[in-house]
Amino acid sequence: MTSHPVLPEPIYVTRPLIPAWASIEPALRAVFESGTLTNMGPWHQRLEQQLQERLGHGHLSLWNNGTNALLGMLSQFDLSGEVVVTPFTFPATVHAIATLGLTPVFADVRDDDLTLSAESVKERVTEQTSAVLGTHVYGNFCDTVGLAKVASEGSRERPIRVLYDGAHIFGRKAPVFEDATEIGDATILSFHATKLYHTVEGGAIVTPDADQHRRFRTARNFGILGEEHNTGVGLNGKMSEVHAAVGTVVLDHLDQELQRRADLAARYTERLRDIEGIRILSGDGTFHQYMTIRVDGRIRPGGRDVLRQRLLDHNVVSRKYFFPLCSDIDVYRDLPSARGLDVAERAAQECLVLPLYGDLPASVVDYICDLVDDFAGE
Ligand code: T4K
Repeated sequence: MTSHPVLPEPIYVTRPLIPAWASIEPALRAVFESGTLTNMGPWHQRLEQQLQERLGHGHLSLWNNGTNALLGMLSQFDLSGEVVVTPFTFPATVHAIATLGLTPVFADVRDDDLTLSAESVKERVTEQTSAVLGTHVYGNFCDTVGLAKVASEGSRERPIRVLYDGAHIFGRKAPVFEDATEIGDATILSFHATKLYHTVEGGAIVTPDADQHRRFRTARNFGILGEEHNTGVGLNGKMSEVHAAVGTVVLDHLDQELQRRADLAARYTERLRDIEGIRILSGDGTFHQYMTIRVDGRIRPGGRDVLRQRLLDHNVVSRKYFFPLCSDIDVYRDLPSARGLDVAERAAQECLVLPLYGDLPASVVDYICDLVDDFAGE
């Protein structure tokens, strides 16, 4: 093992895009001087419009985080019974289903891109299924055509909705959606500080359906339509003016951040792509939320964890997204569908997300690649 000097400061898997204070300060000053701090004020409205312009397809409503957007999305489709969902996702996806009193039913993922397998979904659809919820993973869109087909064949009694957790996909060159099929019946986005584009905390729901869009907008404000008119179940999903103002400034820097990350991702790819037993899982190259590698457990049993510890020993903090699988979370592991998820189970043992963010020095990417290279050469 070659010895490398330990980095003086930890390098995290991500760092938020933080514009110069000189550009944030006037925006925040304007918010506080206006006296309107929340409830869909002018910053909120303007940001919603600007984000809409990057979409390509669909109608976007701005929410205060991705989790509330998930709850809002699921709550506005008259769902009942079971929702078929991927286990290879952040817990928020599955918790949203359970919070609404619906039953998550896990289906397996595809080996090549780790998104929900239409074939496995088909096996798990029953008369009780009211929706399928897939997560786009590491810049790979789900098999939106295959899932739509399975849903349309699924039940004669009622439509099965096709919904997506696209928490990570806004970190992509515009347009975010190349066609409306990619949205399904609706897709949520997250604008959390750890996302390439962020509003500190924030999220959105996108849908191709104008009526559904109106329902989401009403639901995020308690179901209120007018001062004396409340239409139905809703929650507080409103983004504050402070968050919208920060998000507006961050948006000005998004394309620059994307370019920096693209350059760093290319540098990683150049160094890592030919290493035996290591595969890069970073989507189609238009997406730079994460730099993920997969360490083949058949060639290097337990190798991912050895590499993660090696990086940690050198002050490089990589992450095992998504580990544990949602089907291994205590409250879900006894569900019958939590078993037999062989592809997802292996992926959860093999994936490792490496640091990637605009301010990451290229020399640190080289340093991380040296560590991976040494590990692979042992
Ligand atoms: N669906 C999916 C597929 C998701 O991935 C998520 C969230 C959601 C739904 C829910 O969306 P939100 O309700 O969050 O909008 C982080 C984020 O908190 C979470 O938003 C995100 N996914 C998930 C993948 O990552 P943790 O527990 O890994 O965060 P944490 O605090 O360990 O942060 C990771 C690293 O980022 C730290 O090591 C350092 C760095 N960091 C983090 C924060 C918060 C910073 O440098 N500055 C910061 O302010 O969950």
